[in-house]
Amino acid sequence: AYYFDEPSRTFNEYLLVPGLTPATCVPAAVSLKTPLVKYRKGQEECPLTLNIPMVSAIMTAVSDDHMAVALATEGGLSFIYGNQSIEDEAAMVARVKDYKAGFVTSDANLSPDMTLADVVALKEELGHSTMPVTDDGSAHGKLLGIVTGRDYRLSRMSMDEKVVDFMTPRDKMIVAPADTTLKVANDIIWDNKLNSLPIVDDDDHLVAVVFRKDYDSHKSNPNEMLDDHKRYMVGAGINSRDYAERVPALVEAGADVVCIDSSEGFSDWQKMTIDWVREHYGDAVKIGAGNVVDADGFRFLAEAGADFVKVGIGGGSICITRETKGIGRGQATAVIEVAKARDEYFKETGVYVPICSDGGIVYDHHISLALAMGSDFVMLGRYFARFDESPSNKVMVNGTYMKEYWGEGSARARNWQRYDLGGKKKSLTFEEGVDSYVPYAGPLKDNIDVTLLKLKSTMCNCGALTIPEFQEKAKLTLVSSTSIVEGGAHDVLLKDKTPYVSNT
Ligand code: MZP
Repeated sequence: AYYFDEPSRTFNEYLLVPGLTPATCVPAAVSLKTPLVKYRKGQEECPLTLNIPMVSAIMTAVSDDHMAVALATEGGLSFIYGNQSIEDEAAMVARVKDYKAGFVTSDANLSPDMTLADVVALKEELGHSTMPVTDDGSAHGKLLGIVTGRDYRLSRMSMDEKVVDFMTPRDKMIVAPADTTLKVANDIIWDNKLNSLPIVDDDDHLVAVVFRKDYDSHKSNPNEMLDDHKRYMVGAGINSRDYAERVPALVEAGADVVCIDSSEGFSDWQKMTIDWVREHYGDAVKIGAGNVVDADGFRFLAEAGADFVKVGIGGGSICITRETKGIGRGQATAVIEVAKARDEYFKETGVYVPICSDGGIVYDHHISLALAMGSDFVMLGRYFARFDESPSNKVMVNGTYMKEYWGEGSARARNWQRYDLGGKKKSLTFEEGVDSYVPYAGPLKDNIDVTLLKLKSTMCNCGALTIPEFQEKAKLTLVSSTSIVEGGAHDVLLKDKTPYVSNT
């Protein structure tokens, strides 16, 4: 047997040591843009990038079309769960691609004759996150549309036949022709750093602009985020059994990227799946693979042609694989070793294969650690399961709201393809995951804003404005078990005795 020299370690065993923070290094200036798929450095731009380094897990309790729209709005990406029929998964992908970002005008309850007052009367039915837009901005103006989404408010807005004003609270005024398209409007808004949301009609002509009070520099120009300019990016899970039928259906539905979902990806099954995709689609279909936890596993999948590689076995919050089968590795050690292998592969071949740390993010600062250790992005299940947008039930348990969250290897999900090792058997013989509750945490947006602000603050503490700079400058130290105690509140009597629930 081969023995690794060092014990494998978890994120909790590391801390970042600050570097010099230049005066220009402020959270608002930090870019979280990161590559999603492989590219040849120096020769071409990465073909698919994320604006924030977070993707949601390929899990029944996490990633459906609602989650995908909410996360894409924030600059991340969901991988729609594959543990469903090919038709149902493709339909979810298609719904994300068909989603019109930012506005709806064709709700059956609405008609163009309505006034704002009529719409306010309908507010209960429409939900709280709706904003009616009228042609003159007054309560009695003609209804142009309904803006959906939280935190929108109507700006001073003038409409005549020729121009639409891009008014801002800072009294900056930009005027654009009324036949301006959404794409042009997005560029104007981005170039001028306006807190605005453009509204277009069905012919893609700009009709109004509303302010977004939550403008945040982590978002980039929406045109970059939408694949054509009105479509969100979305990923989808596949398995190494029915890929010949599933992949074409997902591609047809508009999936931007697929990912082989497996608890252990260092296998011929994954290579066969990638080979099939390359044979039928060349490089046009982007495919991620995994999961692996060492350099050998990474190199195998990189050489097989994976567009990105996922790292992590047994660290997921709902995962009992290490207890059941005795395989896995501490997540921090796995990421550190695979990142090193990724860099060596890049030096040798000039091909940069992004890696994704998957599972085991308990606190927000674990995301910072995973990135500092070399991950290009992270995949989270438990984190996203807690939000309104996840598909699972919200239930009351002992007076507290919870969301249900279960593993793909649990008896509830029975995702046998994820654990498949060939053979005729098409069922899950033993469980590798549990069924659980996680504390309900409200809307995705509110939570992710705080998480990203923490990440940007940490990056500034380390003097980094981009993720590659963070990876280069990060100084990490192992912590002793006694210094972990020192890191929390200690030697004081807490006034609030509510048990501390992790994640923030
Ligand atoms: P976490 O974010 O909840 O800690 O972990 C999510 C990850 O756990 C998923 O992305 C997936 O890789 C893994 N997972 C999903 N189901 C199981 C299981 O049933 C599992 N064992 O380990």
